[in-house]
Amino acid sequence: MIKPNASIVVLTGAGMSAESGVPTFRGVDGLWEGHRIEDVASPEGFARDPELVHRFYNLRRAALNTVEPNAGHVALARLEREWRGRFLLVTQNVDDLHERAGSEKLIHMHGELRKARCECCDAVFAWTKDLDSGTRCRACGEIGGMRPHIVWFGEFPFEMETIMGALKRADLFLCIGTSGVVYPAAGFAQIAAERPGCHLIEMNLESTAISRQFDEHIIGPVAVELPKLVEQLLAA
Ligand code: BV8
Repeated sequence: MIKPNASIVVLTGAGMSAESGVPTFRGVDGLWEGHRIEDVASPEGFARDPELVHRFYNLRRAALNTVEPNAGHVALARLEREWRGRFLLVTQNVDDLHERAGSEKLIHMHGELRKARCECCDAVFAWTKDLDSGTRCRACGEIGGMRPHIVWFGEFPFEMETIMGALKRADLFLCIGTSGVVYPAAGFAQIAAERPGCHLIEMNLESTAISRQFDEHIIGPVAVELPKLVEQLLAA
């Protein structure tokens, strides 16, 4: 039902990386070391206790060295390579598993664990080690301004204009492994649905807060279901 030259937009959430061993947010019922994630992943939380927030991200950044892309990440990279129409992958995830699987047309709307930013000069660096309040900026030399290059609650997600443009042109919107709780990502299905003929598919283990906005639901684990869906799309 999808034309071979159709325009595809994919949105992924934490469920995309769950089978790689990266814990989801709901999986930890939104808590980390007893803190609400919204409190740790926020400018207020960083101002209140920068070392606690640095520890939260240092642990997750270090954990990236122990995980690998799963068959779902590999399937999306294959779809991008072999699809003849427009393709854009937007991820809410801050891990680098999509890139490591070969995805290139990729937007990290909530930032990246393996990048750091200086709040004094706005320089952004690739970053794999720990960060703390004593880290000096390699560009401006200031100390105390380095932070994870992550979009916290209350901050503006990255590349929203590009994302909105792609959603308005999409013929297929594929939403994978997200609970549809966090905005503006949770509102993307509604925008895609405004385009006549756009087909919306949700892939998840269960129904979500936004399931009713989709035409089709694929219930099952991403690493099993996504390679099957990509095979069908490419065989059409
Ligand atoms: C903004 C980086 C202004 C940090 C993240 C009141 C009402 C509505 C909205 C708000 C409100 N109060 C405040 C807001 C706005 C707020 C928001 O939405 N809050 C929520 C809590 C209500 N949003 C913001 O602040 C955003 N900025 O609004 O700016 C603006 C407004 C309009 C336009 C532009 C700007 C910024 C939000 C970004 C926060 N940063 N990440 C970090 O990672 O540390 S959010 C973070 O949490 C993730 O990035 C992700 O977005 C979210 C978690 O969601 P999921 O990815 O869906 O993960 P979750 O665990 O919830 O679900 C996993 C799903 O996978 C489940 O459904 C599960 O069933 C499924 N699954 C699991 N395993 C598998 C699987 N599926 C398939 N296979 C499997 N194996």
